[in-house]
Amino acid sequence: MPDLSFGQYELAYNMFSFTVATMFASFVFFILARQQVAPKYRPALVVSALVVGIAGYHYWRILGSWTAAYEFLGVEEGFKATGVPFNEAYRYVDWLLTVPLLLVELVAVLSLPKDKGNGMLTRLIIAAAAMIALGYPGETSDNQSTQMIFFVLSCIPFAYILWVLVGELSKAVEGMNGEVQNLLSKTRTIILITWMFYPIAYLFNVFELSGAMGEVGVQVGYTIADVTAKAFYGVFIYFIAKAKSDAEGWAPAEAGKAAHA
Ligand code: RET
Repeated sequence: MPDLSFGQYELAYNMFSFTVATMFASFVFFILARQQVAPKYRPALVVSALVVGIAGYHYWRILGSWTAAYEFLGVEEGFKATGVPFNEAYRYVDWLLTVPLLLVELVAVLSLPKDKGNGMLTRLIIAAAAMIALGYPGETSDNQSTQMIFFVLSCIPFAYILWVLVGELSKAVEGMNGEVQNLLSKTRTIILITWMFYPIAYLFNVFELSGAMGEVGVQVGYTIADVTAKAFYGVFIYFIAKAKSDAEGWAPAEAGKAAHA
């Protein structure tokens, strides 16, 4: 790990800390928000809660690993690497669990006919697992050509996922109500933009040649992407579930009671 200035270390530290708080707060939100949507959309919100719960735990460990990897010298002198390696595996294990769940969440909220939804989901999950597994050897290598080879390999399943999401999803939502279609197209934009962040952040490390800015850039980049792709995206899934519940004439129990009072 490269030595860091005080500001560089603190930037990554504070981003991790902010993310732990955001993930746990979102967990509570998704659990409570479940009651606001029709029962058939609740699994999507439970999956959102699982995603941010898993991520909250991993960010807590990432924060600990970051602290262990550096020793404070002074405000002027900054932070020196202790030699304890920063554990990059927390991130990859997190993705291995959460990326398939994010896809499950999307397909669950669509409530597609079973044969259509399951087939698409299986292909997406296999591609997501391949993308992450192929990224890890490159992420943990110090050799620039190894990093690039695994980057290119990982981009193949990545491109496939984007292609399925853009192409097949557009077909799948045809005929759904206008507001739902609008929310879904926003959700797809969130996926396309935030998922692009990951390969870009990876490239920081390859091209900044692992200096201090490269390391901090990767950590901050992945962290912003994770907050958006998990918590912010989950809120959109909630809006879709709510819009679909409303469109189907479903109302929460208390609202129903009030209406009859
Ligand atoms: C890697 C390696 C370099 C090439 C590519 C990558 C893509 C990673 C992506 C990760 C998405 C993670 C999400 C997590 C949220 O919970 C592995 C960095 C293409 C797209 C959405």
